[in-house]
Amino acid sequence: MENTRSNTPSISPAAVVVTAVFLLVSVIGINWFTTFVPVVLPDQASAESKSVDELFYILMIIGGVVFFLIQGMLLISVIAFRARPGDHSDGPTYQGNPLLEIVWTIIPSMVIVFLAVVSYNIWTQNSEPKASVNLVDGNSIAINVNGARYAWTHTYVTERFDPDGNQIIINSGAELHTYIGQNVDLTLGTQDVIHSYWVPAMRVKQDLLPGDPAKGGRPTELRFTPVRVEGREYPAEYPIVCAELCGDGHGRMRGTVIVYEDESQFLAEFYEPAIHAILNPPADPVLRGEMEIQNYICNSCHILDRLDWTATTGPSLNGVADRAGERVPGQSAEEYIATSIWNSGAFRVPGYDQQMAAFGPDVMEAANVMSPEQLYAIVAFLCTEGENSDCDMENAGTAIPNAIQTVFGYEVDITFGMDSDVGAETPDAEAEAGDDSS
Ligand code: HEC
Ligand SMILES: [Cu+2]
Repeated sequence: MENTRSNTPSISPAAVVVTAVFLLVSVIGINWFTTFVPVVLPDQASAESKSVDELFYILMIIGGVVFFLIQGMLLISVIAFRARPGDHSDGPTYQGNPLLEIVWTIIPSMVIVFLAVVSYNIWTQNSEPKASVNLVDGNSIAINVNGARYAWTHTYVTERFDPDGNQIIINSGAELHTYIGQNVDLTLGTQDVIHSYWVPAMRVKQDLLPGDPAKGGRPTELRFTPVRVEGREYPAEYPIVCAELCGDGHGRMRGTVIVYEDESQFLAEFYEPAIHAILNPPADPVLRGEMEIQNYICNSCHILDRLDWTATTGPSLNGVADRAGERVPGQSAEEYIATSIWNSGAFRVPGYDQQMAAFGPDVMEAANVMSPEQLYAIVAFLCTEGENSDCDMENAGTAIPNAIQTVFGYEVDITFGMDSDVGAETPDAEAEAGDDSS
């Protein structure tokens, strides 16, 4: 019997030719295939998106060629080297071919090093800190993003002040407002579990880990610069998605990036009206409450038909005032609603868990801070939610502040919005006091 143990597989010229032809076909085929990719990718809406897509093409081409080459050679081998009729032998045994092994180790190593270098370059280039970020009116302001089950909240720390000298913070809820050319630099955090802030059109995605940055936790930043997309009308809207499974409402954890044409459109359609609304709250607490409640993430857990809320993590708030008086013996409807918001753990609605986020004057997350005045307005609004409200609607102006005082010991200043000359005592001479009182 012939000894085949020391055989080295010979590489015939024919095999080399077949491989080369196959490689060529794979390269051409994959290149053609990638021409369909733009159809499935969203707009390239940021300056960073082009390089990310280029990297994606490179990975597609290399991955595709490897895939077709290996699967193709496998198919050819299965057919060409199949057992012929009557052949019941084991076939020849081959042991090692140093040249072949060196080649198939060196080529993939080079490919991997190449990909690592290209990816690293694109990553550092896209995440590099920029000089003037979040420019609004000549100032670099802070834009914060808070992730919570199951909503995103964006807050703008403006350079404007209210009559009491407090810095005005705009809360734009699930919307990030920006404009073409603004170097966006977000500071992100999560108040509960891991979430991931993903804006597909901007080609950015960032995981958020729990932990207070002030206590050594992980501060997270995300940077991108919106660019003009041909054929788009401005303001343009792009979705924000949570890309980390975070609970039963994960699928609802969405938001919108709104890109304005330029800074003046941004100021006129978003920034100035938002500041104006904060400086001139409606005098009617119910109207103010309707405005305030939409600045918080209540919509991410509750149903409320009046405001088109559809989430079901918490009980429906439709007609909540009709039930509020009977929930806890000895507690008035006003006291119950106020307690449900600032101290939601005090009473568990049957059938629901303690999942409600903490709201109050000194909670850690800026997006959830709620002053006694804001609580007053929100309770006043929720008191109108029902056919036969249990609240004392005749005397809402005293009943609700009294309830807040009884339960939490805070005195509520109910004079908000009654000041007609808002801004008169604004400490910052540049603040737009004149415009707002007209
Ligand atoms: C993370 C989800 C979540 C968010 C966000 C949330 N809630 Fe709730 N809420 C719940 C759950 C769950 C309950 C019921 C369990 C309990 O009472 O502890 C509840 C109960 C309530 C109740 C009592 C309802 C009843 O039928 O007795 C009120 C009122 C309420 N929430 C108002 C609010 C307001 C106002 C906000 C925003 C400022 C808000 N919630 C934000 C989950 C949430
Ligand atoms: Cu999430």
